[in-house]
Amino acid sequence: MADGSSLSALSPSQTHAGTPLRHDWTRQEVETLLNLPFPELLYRAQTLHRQFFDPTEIQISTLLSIKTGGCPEDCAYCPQSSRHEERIKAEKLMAVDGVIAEAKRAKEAGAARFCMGAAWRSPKDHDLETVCSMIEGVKALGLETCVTLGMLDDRQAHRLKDAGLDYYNHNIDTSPEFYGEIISTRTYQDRLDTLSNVRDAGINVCCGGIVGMGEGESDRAGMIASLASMPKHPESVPINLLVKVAGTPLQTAEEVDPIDFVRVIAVARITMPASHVRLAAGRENMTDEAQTLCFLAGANSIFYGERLLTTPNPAATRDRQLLDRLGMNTTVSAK
Ligand code: SAM
Ligand code: DTB
Ligand code: SF4
Repeated sequence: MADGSSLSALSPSQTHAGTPLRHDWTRQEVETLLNLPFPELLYRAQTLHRQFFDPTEIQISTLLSIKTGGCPEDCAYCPQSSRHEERIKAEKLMAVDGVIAEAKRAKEAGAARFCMGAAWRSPKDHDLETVCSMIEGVKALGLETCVTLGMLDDRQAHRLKDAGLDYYNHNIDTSPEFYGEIISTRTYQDRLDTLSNVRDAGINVCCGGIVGMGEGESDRAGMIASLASMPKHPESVPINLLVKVAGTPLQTAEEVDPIDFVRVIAVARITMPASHVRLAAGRENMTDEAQTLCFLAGANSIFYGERLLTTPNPAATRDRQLLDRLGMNTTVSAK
C-alpha cells in the first residue's frame, strides 16, 4: 500500500474547532445541497472531510451472513424475505466455531471490523446468547464487532453491550414518506425505537439507507435529513446502491445515474462530517471511476471481501489494486 499522510481521525463525538456538528438539518436544506453544481458540492464535501479525517484512509469491514434467508419481513429490496417469489433457501444460525473461522480469515485479509448479519425480524433470546458468544470470540481476535439482527428491545441491546458489541447496524433505508412503499411489516417508528435502544445501551450506531429503489430526490433528501437530525449522528453511515436481485419486487428498479449517487455520498459527508460514510452495497456493478468519485466525495469506508450477505462484492484483490492506484490506505481500526 502507498504511504498516507499522518493526519488522524477525530472520534465522531468530537467537533473540530470552528465546525460544530449540526443536528437540525431540514429536508429543504439537504435538497438544496443535493442540487449544488457538482464542483461546488465536491469542494464542500472535501473541505469538511479533511477537517475530520485523513482523506487517504479507508476503513474496511467484512460481512458474514450468520443466519441466511427465511425472514418473515417483506422488505421489497431483500432477497432473504420469505415473502418474495424466488427466495433464498432458509438456513439455520451458524455455529460459533464456523463464524470465528470466517472472522480469522477476514482479519488475515486486513479487515478492521467484522459484521455479522441475521435475517430475523428480531432475535429470540436463545439465539441472542449464541450471537453473544460469537461477539466475544470475534473480539478476542482483535477485530471490532458489528451485528445486524433486526429489531431490539432495551434488554436485548444491553445484553449485546455486555457481550462487548462495538456497533449495531439498523438502517432507516429511505425517507419516512417512501418507507411504506418498501416495507409493510414494520414501521419507520419501529426502526427509530430500535436505534434509540441501541444508542441508550451505549453501543455505536451504524445506520444508513439505500439509493435506487425508485425514490425521488426529495426522498433521498428526507433520508439524509433524518439521519443528520438524530440527536447523535450514527458513527457509521452505510449508503447502499440497490443490488437488484431476481425474484424481489425491485428487480426492475430504474438505474441510478452514478453522478446522482455520488451526490448522496457528498451530502452525507457534509451533513455528518465526523461519521464514517460507507460506500456499501452495489460496488460490484460500479466502475472504478465511480467508486473513486465516491471516495473524493467523502466516502471513507467499504465492505471488503467477495460477498456481502448473499450477493457478490468486488474481490479483495480488485479493491487493493484500486486503493493502490489511488495511493490510499486502509485504517486498521476506526475507533
Ligand atoms: N434483518 C436485519 C434488518 O433488516 O435490520 C439485518 C439484515 S438486512 C439485510 C441489513 C440491510 O441491508 C437492510 O436494512 C438494507 O439497507 C440492506 N440491504 C438488504 N438488501 C439489499 C439490497 N438488495 N441492496 C442494497 N442493500 C440491501
Ligand atoms: C448495510 O447497510 N449493507 C449491508 C449491511 N448493512 C448489513 C448489507 C447489504 C446486503 C446486500 C444484499 C445481500 O448481499 O443480501
Ligand atoms: Fe429480513 Fe432484514 Fe431482509 Fe428485511 S432486510 S427481509 S428484515 S433480512
